[in-house]
Amino acid sequence: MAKVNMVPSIDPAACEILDWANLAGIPTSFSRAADFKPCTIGNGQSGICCKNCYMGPCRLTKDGQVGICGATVDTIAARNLARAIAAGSAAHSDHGRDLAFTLQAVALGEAQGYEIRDEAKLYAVAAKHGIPTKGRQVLEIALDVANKAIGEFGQQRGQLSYLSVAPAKRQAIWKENGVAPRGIDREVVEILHRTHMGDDQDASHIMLASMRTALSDGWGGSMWATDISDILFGTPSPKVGEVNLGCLEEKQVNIIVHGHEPTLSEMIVTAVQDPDLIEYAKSKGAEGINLAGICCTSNEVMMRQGIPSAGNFLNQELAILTGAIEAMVVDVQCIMQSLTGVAEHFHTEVITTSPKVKMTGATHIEFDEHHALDIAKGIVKRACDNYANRGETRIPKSSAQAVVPGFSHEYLNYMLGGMYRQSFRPLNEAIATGRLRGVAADVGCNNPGITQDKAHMDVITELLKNDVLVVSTGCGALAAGKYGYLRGEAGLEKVGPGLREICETLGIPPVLHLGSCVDNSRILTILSQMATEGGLGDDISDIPAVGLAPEWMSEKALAIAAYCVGSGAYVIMGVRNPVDFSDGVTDILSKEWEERFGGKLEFVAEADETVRRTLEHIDKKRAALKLPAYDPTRFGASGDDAMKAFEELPVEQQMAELYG
Ligand code: SF4
Ligand code: MSK
Repeated sequence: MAKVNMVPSIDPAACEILDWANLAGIPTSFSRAADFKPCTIGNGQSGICCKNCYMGPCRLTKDGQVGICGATVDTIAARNLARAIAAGSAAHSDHGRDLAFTLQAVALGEAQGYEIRDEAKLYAVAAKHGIPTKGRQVLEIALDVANKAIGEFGQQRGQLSYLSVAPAKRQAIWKENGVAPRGIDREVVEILHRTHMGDDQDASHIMLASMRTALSDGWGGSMWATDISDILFGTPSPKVGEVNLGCLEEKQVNIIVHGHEPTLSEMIVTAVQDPDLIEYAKSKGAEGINLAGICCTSNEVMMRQGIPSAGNFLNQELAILTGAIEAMVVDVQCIMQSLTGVAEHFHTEVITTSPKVKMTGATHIEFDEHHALDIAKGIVKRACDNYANRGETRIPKSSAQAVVPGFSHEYLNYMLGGMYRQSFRPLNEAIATGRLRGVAADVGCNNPGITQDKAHMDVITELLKNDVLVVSTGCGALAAGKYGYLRGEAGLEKVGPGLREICETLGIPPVLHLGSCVDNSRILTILSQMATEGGLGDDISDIPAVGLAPEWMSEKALAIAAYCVGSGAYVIMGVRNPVDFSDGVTDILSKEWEERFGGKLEFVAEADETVRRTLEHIDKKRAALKLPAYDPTRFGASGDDAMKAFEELPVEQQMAELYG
């Protein structure tokens, strides 16, 4: 096993655990990434590969070369990327479908332990889809909403209902370019058809179809997932939480929920609070039960219930390596197959729960929403039984960072306008006056090919200094939490003067946690409202805003990037360009898509260049809106710092400043 050469992480807690793993000879994704030379074919460094039929695989290593069937570099690159976008869209959307089925079961009184926790959200979602609410029972409305959602997956014609939430100009652009999605499943299936051997061969045409598929994710599957999660489990509002491996407890039964869907994890949240189960844990020698999350399941339960997070994607193996985990309960997506191998060195039981995901070496306890609470209690009891098997532990306790997650679109409306005048106007005005230079979304994964969290932090730190408000989801948000950026007052001395004033006035952290990967749909809703609020143009593409995924690794990240571009945003992804070998497709994603949609997708590996392009784009959009050029010297005279300086003046000078 190779030693990790590159600095594996900027997180000292991760490095400490990895040093121990190296000494103990336990391989991890970090050590494998150091061992592996990633296959360079297909990511642009030494060629591109097609294996869409069994005449091949065809590896093309020079421009002008074609596959056995005659497929060009551009065709192959477009087909590969389109398939990745379809897989990402399928993953998000299938998550949304499962939530729709849970809502349907709740409405029919068949889902044990679940309820409608946010009736106001149910009414709002029903209104968006033209479902009548007046004089009807809550569960009747819920059933109609669930059936509407389920229907949109299999819909064959027309267009998805959520598209009508977008600004009118955006809807016209989708229509003009023929990318308004018809039905979620239909768009995914059509990409698989079009990219089969002997079908669509025009790179631009393939990428346009993949845009329609991505939009069916953002404005379909993901938006349904977010809204139904809010209806069932509550719309997030700021909570106090904790992030990083230090949230694990030495003397308690530690259970980790990992993956994406909140359905089972919410029931485990209920189960761990059951007094009988707490007593049961005590009877096994523990002081109690500690539940924590990893990845996006963690975002889901942290922003609604304040459940601590043991960290982001690359922390999953590290959590088991602490030796302190009794059960790691996984559902779908971003679950490394290596978990069971790492767990073999410890007492940790890895438990798969989704009918879609089984892992060799894991215990499978299948989740069924009709008996969810019983299943959750059974899992918690198993974890308690396993406590006695725990050996030596190494929890990096000091790594736990306090965080304030849960800034949903609804909460932002309330925060900016109050209960009776909910609005985004103060945000738009802050941008229009130049107090805020613009907005950036830092989203997406970790990737062991680069130092964990470094690109997220380099980009976020520089943007905050430049008065760019950062919103964040997924593993990017958990990274921000580890380094203090999700805490109210944290790090405000490091942010620009205008942004600091805003953070102090509103009492918000400099980075706003918006949720999990599917909750990037919240960003679409926010941008739509900013565009229609006035003062920043009339379409999403007018807003001085940029989307960033500096450490991405998953196909879902590509789907998110594509639907954000189709919605009018400039998106920069880090790591490497998966279509680098094809100048044609690289140009389609940037130049052609910018002409069609006003947004573009670029791949930039260096954080400083990402920041430079982000600021350049924000300033270009400001200029197009005829807003004052960004000037950091104009703001910063108010706020807590100014007040403290004033209070330190002699009383006579205070009086003179106040009354002349
Ligand atoms: Fe080769 Fe064409 Fe088959 Fe792809 S579809 S593997 S390029 S023959
Ligand atoms: S979990 S998709 S590693 S953000 Fe949503 Fe994190 Fe990326 Fe998975």
